[in-house]
Amino acid sequence: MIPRVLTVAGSDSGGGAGIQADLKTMLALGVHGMSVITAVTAQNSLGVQGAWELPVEAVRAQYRSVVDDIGVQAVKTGMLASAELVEAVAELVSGTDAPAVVDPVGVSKHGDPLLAATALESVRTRLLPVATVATPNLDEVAQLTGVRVDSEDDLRQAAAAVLAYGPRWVLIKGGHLSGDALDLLTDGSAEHWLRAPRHDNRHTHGTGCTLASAIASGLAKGLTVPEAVREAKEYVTGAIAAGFRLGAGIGPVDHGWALRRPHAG
Ligand code: PXL
Repeated sequence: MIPRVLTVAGSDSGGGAGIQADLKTMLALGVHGMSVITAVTAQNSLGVQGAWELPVEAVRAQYRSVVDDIGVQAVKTGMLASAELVEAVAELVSGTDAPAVVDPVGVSKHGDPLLAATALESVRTRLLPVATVATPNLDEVAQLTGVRVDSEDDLRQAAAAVLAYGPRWVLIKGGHLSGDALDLLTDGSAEHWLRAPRHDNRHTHGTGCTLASAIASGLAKGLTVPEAVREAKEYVTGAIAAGFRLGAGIGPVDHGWALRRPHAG
């Protein structure tokens, strides 16, 4: 049977990030994508114009419907909006026998808040401990741990600070530094440095969601964490290179790029 992957995240009406990015990524990578919607954003290339959370019982019901009948080989979490939703999702994930990729989404590309400040402690103490892989960017590292990364030399310290909350692996995304896009994947003993050239392309909406979903897709196929992260980074780098203009602001990465490769399967 086709590997099944569940995203628990917010909807981006513009189709570049959130649930929409997750499902497109899963299609491109050959897994069956399913969704639990936690919040709905009114959003376009210019930013987030509005956001509405779903009731906790609606999130729980979606999750149970999917997991209890269809089953999942990996779960990805994204925008969770509130402490109440973070705690409910952490509990659901901890009761599911599948690897979990936690993207601790804090703010959108435009700086719009997607997580209440009052939810940070729940992310630290409830959600990170159930993660197989956590994928914070540098802003999220600072928000969650207080560690500020100014150069590649600080990535190790950032990783240690996140690992202290209990995820099995952490992928620190150094893409907001200048120079190459350098990420550090570590479980506290093994260290994998992933470097990709920086593409001169401002149309990068959805990169974080896409990367986390690609990792979950790889894990669902049975790849190890380092293999899944390496393949996911390749996929997102291609998607960034092919990112395109849409609306008047920041356009999305191109989830379909790999489908157009001559050898796409
Ligand atoms: O990339 C973070 C993110 C997650 N979830 C939703 C988003 C965004 C960024 O815009 O809109 C719904």
